[in-house]
Amino acid sequence: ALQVSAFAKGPDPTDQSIRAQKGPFAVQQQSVAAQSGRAFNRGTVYYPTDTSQGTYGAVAVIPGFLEPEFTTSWYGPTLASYGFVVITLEPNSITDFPEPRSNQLLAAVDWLANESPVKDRVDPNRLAVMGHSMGGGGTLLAASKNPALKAAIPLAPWNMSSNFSDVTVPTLIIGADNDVIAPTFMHADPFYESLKGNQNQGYLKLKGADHFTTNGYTATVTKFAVSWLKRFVDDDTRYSQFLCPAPSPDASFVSFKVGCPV
Ligand code: 9J3
Repeated sequence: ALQVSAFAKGPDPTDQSIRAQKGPFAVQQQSVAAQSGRAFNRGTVYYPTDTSQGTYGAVAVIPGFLEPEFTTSWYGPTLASYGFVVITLEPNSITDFPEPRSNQLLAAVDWLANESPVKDRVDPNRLAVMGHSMGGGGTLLAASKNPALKAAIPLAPWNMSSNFSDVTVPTLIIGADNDVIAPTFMHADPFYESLKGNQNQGYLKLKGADHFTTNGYTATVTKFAVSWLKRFVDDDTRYSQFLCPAPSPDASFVSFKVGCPV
């Protein structure tokens, strides 16, 4: 088949295949202990075992206020199984606000690419960040601080300031229609309004979903998150079909907005 990108990996995707909790790559995991002098706390690395297809993009994931690592750990094995090296993080403090979480995300992807035991599997030029709630605010702040990131995915994001108009990193906000902790009208909606003038920004609003829906596997979150990471971290345009034209709402989401083409 025609190779769309030097980084494209895995079989041609279908709308069904990218909803699965496990993608085509076998995955191993390794605990990462806290180390003094390091800007982030402990975590877990999940990585594809296959070393025959070149390097992978890398993703760091951080949870929200009062949430330990395990609350968002499902992203590790799932995203790694689609072909990414992933670190899920325990925040330095569970009471950290978004700003320190942004620094932990940036330090973690830098460590994955340059110092980690899996650094040889990671392309240092293809890094991405994700996070839940205050970790989603941290995700947006990290994208603002480091425009060289290839993708950002804030999950039910919460932040004091709503102006992210300086973010040029391709960012997919995932909000929840019944979120009373980070209500979309105060957080995800204005965040997207501030982003959408820039290229390659998206906003998925889940249906019948609360603040914690993105903390567990769902087919819809998997489909959109995998598509976003594949498209922008791997430059794999085989996934553009799942983003543009913007899919119509179904039982699982009330809206998906994106600046096409992507
Ligand atoms: O990270 C989060 O879940 C944010 C929730 C929240 O409302 O924090 C207010 C202190």
